[in-house]
Amino acid sequence: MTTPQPHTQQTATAVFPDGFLFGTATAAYQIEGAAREDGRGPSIWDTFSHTPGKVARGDTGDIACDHYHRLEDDLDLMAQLGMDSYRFSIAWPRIQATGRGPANQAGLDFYARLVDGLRRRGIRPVATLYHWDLPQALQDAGGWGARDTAFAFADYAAIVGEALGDRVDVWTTLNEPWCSAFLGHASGVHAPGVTEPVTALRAAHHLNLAHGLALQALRDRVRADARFSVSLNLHVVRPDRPDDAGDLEAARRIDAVGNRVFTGPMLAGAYPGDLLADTASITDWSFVRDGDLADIFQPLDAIGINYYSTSRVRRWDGSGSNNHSAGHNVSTASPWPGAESVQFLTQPGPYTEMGWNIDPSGLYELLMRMHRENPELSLLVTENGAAFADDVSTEGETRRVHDTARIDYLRRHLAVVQQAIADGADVRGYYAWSLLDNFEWAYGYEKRFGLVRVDFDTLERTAKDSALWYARLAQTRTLTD
Ligand code: IFM
Repeated sequence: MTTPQPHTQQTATAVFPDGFLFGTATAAYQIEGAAREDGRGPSIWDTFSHTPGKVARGDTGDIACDHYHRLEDDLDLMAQLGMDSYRFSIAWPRIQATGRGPANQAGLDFYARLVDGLRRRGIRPVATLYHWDLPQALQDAGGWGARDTAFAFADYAAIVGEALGDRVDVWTTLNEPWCSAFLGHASGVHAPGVTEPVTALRAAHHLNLAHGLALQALRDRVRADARFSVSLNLHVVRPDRPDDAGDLEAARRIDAVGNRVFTGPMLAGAYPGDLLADTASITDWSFVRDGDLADIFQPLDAIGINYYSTSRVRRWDGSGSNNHSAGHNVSTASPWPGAESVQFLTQPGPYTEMGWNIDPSGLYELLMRMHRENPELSLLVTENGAAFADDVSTEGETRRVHDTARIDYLRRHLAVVQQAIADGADVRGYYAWSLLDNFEWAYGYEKRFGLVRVDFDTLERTAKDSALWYARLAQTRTLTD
């Protein structure tokens, strides 16, 4: 595997192309709260977060940022920041409490208010259908391990497409299916907390199938000029010793089960042969039925890339720790079926508060790789950002958060986006993760990714310096040193 690097010097100023979208991103369970209101049913994350020991300090998304009740204020905030676009997710259990059956009108009305409120403010909506909140009733029937869940997802997509299809610009089917499949079903650090490698691989296939069936369901129901995408947290995995066959093989295995398990069927219509071979002792993949790959391999307009950090691997000789969690919480079970012989090494810093290394060259590498492999598709950076321990200061009557480290992170990553565009990649937008500090899954409210601070006692919002910096960038479209 080669590691392309941005090859030209950064200039002191870089102007983004006309039409490039500056946005922010969030996800329903992380911000909405109102977990038991207006007909919303429980999701696997309600169950998981209410299970003692699963989430730091026992935090849950019951209230989160209370976005459900503060919608208009949050929309005004985005407008004040001059955002071009907003990426949000729709909570399946708000639309169908049990994941099946007729739509819950109150749930649809909430997202209609959100989308209409965005459009009124000139902010383009990007809707993600699934950001990890599977209705618990579907989990009770087998969850993503069960084939039926993919068909239920297509029915849900049809309902949402009918209701909002006339006013959403970009549809994203799934957010980070790797996390759903492998953190949810192999390492078990995410809901539903299963630790069965075979179930994780089945789940990956059913998520792929859900993606393809949902695209088919949406396409007939939405505006002709709507665009379709999927957001993948593609892993940038580098061999520790680039000339060592064992390390190259380790990187290949992680690329297979971390990336190509999704890009293979979604973008090329097949599971990679090496992935099938790597996992042959776990499953024969007989859950892939005739016709599934054609159903999955549907036309897309854009690939959504979620990027935070890189990984470095070696062939593991069995001694010491293999540190397989690679930054995704501590678990004794590996999230990498078929890659048990791989050791993850500690990366050189600097690090964010998540312990993730900061390396913008990984984003450049991903953008250029996706462009090279799929030259006909445009690219969106659908997530990028950093958690830092923010200090709040009071200056006169005003509260301030001088989050210079976050500004530096954003600036450096946006610089490589600019570089990738200059080098030919068709990158159309960048969505900072996240608009608000929010429920960071198994870490609860401890890790703050927001451009806007949320005081989780009062739920008051304070734009951090990074929000003001990003607002200026969206206005001037010019990145300065
Ligand atoms: O908060 C998450 C988000 O839900 C999915 N992508 C990574 C973010 C930071 O961990």
